[in-house]
Parts: sequence; C-alpha cells; structure tokens
Amino acid sequence: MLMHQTMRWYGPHDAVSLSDIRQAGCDGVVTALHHIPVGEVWTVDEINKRKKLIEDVGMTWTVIESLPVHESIKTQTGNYKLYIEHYKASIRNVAASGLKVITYNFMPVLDWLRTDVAYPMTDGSTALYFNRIDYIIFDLFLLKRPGAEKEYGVAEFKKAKDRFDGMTEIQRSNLFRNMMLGLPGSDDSFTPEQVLAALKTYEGITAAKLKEHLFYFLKQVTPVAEEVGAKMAIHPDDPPYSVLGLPRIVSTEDDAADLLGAVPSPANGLCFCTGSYGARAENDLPKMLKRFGDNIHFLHLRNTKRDSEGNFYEADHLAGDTDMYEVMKEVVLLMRRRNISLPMRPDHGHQMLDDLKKKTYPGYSAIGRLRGLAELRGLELGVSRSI
Ligand code: DNO
Repeated sequence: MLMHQTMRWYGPHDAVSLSDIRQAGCDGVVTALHHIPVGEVWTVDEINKRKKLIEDVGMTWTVIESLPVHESIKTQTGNYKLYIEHYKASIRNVAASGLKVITYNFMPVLDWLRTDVAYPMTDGSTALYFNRIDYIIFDLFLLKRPGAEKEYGVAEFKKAKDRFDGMTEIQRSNLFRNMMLGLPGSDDSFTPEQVLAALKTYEGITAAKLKEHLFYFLKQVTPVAEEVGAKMAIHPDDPPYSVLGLPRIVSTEDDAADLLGAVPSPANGLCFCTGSYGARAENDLPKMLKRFGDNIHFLHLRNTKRDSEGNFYEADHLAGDTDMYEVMKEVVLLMRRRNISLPMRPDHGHQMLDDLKKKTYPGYSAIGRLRGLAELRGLELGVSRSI
C-alpha cells in the first residue's frame, strides 16, 4: 500500500496544468476554491464544478488545501460565531461532494514567510530561503513595527542596520514584496500601514489565548467533521515560531499534542509538514510520526537546511536536515498499521531547468516538484519492499 501521490494545483489560472500534474505521476490534486472570499460558504455547486475539471483529466480532488479560517475566528472578534457556522456549512458541503480531508491553518495574519524566493543553489536551481537578518531588516526598517527593536540583541541589530544601509531601493522593495507573498490571497500589494493594522488586531492575544481560540474552533467544527466522515488536518506554522510579534501555536510536538488532546477525535488531525516542523531543530519528526500517527491525515514531504544563525533554505527533498529515509519508514509503518494509503504531496521544489524562465507560484513550479515526487516515490517503494 503506497501513498496517494498528489501535487498542489492553484486552479485554472495556475501555470502548471492538470495535465502536467498527471504526467508527473500523480493520481490526484490538492486544491482549494481560491476565488471564494475567506469566510464565505463553499457551495456544493462550486465544489462540484471544480471537482469535475479534475476528474475530466483522470485524477481525483484528494485533499482540500486550504479551507481558510477567517481572522475573526482567530481573534474571536466581530462575527466570529457566524464565520464558524459558515465553516461548518462548508465542511458539510465538501463532504457531500465526497471530499474528506480538509487542510487549514491557524497562523495569524500571515501564512508562510520567506525573505527570498529565488535563492541560488550551487547547481543553478533556486530555492525558497529564510534569512534572519533580512527578516529583522524587514521588521525594523521596512515595516517599522512599533516595539520591534526590543526583540533583537545589539549584535543582530547592528548587522541588520549595516546590511540595510548598503541595500539599494530595488533590493529593499524586493525584500518587502517577498515577505508579503505569504499573506493569504496576496496577489495584491500591501502597504506597511495595512500590515501594521492587521498586526494590531492581535494586540493582547497571547499564545495561550490563541490556543484557547483554536480549541474553541475545534470543539465547534470537529463534531460536524465526525458526523460527515471528514478529517481536519491542521498545517503547522511556517517558520515554526513567532514572527513579527504574532503568537504562533502549531510549531512543536507539544503544540500538536495540545491541540489533539483538546478535542480527542480521529476527525481532529494534522497535516504533517516535514518542511515546517523540520525547520525547528528540536522537532524529532520520526518520533512525532510515531506518536501522532493515528491523527495524521495528510503529508507534506519537504526538507530544509538550517544553520546556527536562524537561517534556513529549502533543500532537495532527500537532502537537508530531515532524514527522509527515517521519515518514510515511519510513514510506511503507520499506513500499514492503519491499513490506509495517506495522501502526500512533495511540498515545494526548486525552480530549475525550463521553469527558471517561467512565472509560477513560489515553490510550486512543475519540474522541481516532479523531481521531488520522483525521488520520494522511489524511496517509498524501496522502503516499503524492504521492511
Ligand atoms: C505553503 C503551504 C501553506 C499551506 C497552508 C495550509 O506552501 O504549505 O501555505 O497551504 O498553511 O493552510
């Protein structure tokens, strides 16, 4: 029993087509109704229209990524109760259309965060990169977040200031733009004022408080998911720690244990992203797979290479700090134990070959992901035959 191999597809506007994904060897895609504003109900009609496009090329819509959680639910302000009802209605509708795995995240304001989306690798391909000093430059000198200087030491402050002083206007605006790419739905450009206003909505919301809000949300939606046979799969924070003064609460093994313990149910589960959890050295991924195996409903397999200064880049899938062989062994064992085939996507890939000339979503070019998928697929077959 091997994993379901999928790739993310951003919908009809994605430069990577369904046919490309099928030729890469996928049996399904992971996608979302990106055109529906966050907080509105996904209707059966819209879901089925999208489903048909995928089925017409011989694949299935395997996982939803993401059914986004409205900011009001995270801050518990305004119409959050109504948005939770909308969320429940969407769960019912996707399940009625036969879609059973729902990925979401609970990261405030921003989703993933990188300082560079075209970081050169020695082989000529490019990768996504997080550089801590560039991140500090963004925070202190581009965003000018009030109070940010208190978070950094003298040495880091000086390094950031010196580098910032030597940057051209173009370098500064590129850094700003890269940092904003992870804003959900961020094809629009955001001004520092807009970002600061969004950060302000989290004033007074500590990590403990945000956890309470997540658990409240889970208590509301898990019974609905259970009733319709759907599985919720929360994506971890990327990178897995607090950024820009925002609390982040799905970063560690303890965080995962807390949220699973708060609402024990097979419907309350994880999207196990080795790239996100793996960017934090103390997360022991094989151990986490063992411990949380029963509640893992979706896998993002990706590797990162960290250094001692808090920087990391996205490495080749089988290179980097995560021992993908050990990860794969646990995945194979847990699928056997549960007698299921888990959906997996090769999360991100390097921009390489012909894709270096194309414009694709950062991390989501076709060829780099195809390479990652092929390597992971081979690894899985080898591991699975030998144990
Ligand atoms: C980044 C992705 C995330 C993920 C969301 C899930 O490439 O893995 O944007 O889709 O956090 O809600």
